Amino acid sequence: MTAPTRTAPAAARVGSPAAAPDAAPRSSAELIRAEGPVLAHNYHPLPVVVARAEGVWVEDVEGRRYLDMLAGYSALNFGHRHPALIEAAHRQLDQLTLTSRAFHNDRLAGFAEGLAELTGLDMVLPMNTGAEAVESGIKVARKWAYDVKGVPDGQATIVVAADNFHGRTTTIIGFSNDETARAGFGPFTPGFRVVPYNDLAALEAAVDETTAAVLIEPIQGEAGVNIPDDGYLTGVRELTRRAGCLFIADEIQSGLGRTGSTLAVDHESVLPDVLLLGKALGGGIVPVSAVVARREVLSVIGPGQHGSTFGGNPLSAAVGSAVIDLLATGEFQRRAAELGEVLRTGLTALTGKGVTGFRARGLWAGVDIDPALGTGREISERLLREGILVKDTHGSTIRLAPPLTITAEELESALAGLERALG
Ligand code: IF1
Repeated sequence: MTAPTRTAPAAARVGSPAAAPDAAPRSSAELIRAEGPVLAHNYHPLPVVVARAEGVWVEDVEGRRYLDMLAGYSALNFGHRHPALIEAAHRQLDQLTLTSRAFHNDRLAGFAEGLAELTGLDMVLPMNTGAEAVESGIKVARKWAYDVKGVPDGQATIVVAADNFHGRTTTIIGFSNDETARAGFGPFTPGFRVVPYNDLAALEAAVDETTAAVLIEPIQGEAGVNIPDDGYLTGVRELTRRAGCLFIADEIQSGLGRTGSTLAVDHESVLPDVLLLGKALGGGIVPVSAVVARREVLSVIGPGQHGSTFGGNPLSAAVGSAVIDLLATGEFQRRAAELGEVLRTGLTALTGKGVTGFRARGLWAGVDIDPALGTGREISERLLREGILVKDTHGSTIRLAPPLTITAEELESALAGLERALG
């Protein structure tokens, strides 16, 4: 493998050298070309082919190193290949990987107990992807509305926020207002009402006796790290309690340390009836998601009424338990809060120098770039050349969400790279 050509600080080679392949290894350019005819074009990736990674550093096929400021859209909160998580995965791989839920396995009780304790809720429905958790949460809320609240069968409604992002399934995109995500995929699932985010009066007007739940992101990720006014989450909690419907918080991206606390709702000391978790719950190793809820809510699901081949599998439960152990220390939440101040200070210094505005909480920021300097994509490509990986969201906004293991020096280096890319 060639020596790193980037001027990034010298460090041990990330990851282990790839096993010598049979044929000569293909270059980044050859691999990108090879994808064209055989891989669906549902993404427009930046022109970088990652081959190894460790911590906050990734390395491409040619050995160039980059600071990962996207962290798998917040699925890599603990960095690439965190030793404790890799060790838990290796140990479980050598013991048992899948049973299906037709039988018990020796890892699932511990995972569910740990998740209930971490969140302060009672019961867990283990799934795999975030969208599966969202879909499962929708089904559970509807069944709770019929069985517990007494909504007439088939008439349950769920209120969601405009500019939401909850996944890519047909039901979920049906209540999205992102035309790119929904055009051409109808017809859609009925029973959803869309209200402006961060608007309690509009929410109050949309909730009625048919409402099963209000489903919102405590901070809207894809919308560009859209942080609601202080008091909004408290208002949603009080409004849903008064109206006798469920408050479902989608913490799939905002949760598990990202915002400087275990959950983004902790910022207002609000406990929803249902939490949706995913991404970092699997440590960036395996897809792990979950619906975590009050017992009254998840008790409406009986045998045969919901399921998943891989949901609650022992490998996911083992990695998920190791993630919970990392979060139980509070270290990652503290790091996100403390380093979040470094991020905020750095972005404030860049405001007026190419940055027109930003929203930040913990180690998560949506940064608006002066459109005169380029689109979000163009800025992302300039940052790539500076050795920094980011992803634009919409227009000229880029999202910064590094692993919570990043050091202050590495964060300062990323901010310096952003300044150069805007220069
Ligand atoms: C893509 C966005 C982020 C999520 C929230 C549920 C899900 C997601 C709050 C579904 C997933 C991912 C999906 C991925 C890119 C990324 C994304 F840009 F799409 F919107 F992070 F902001 N709830 N977000 O953020 O989880 O099924 O993907 O495991 O679809 O391009 P999933």
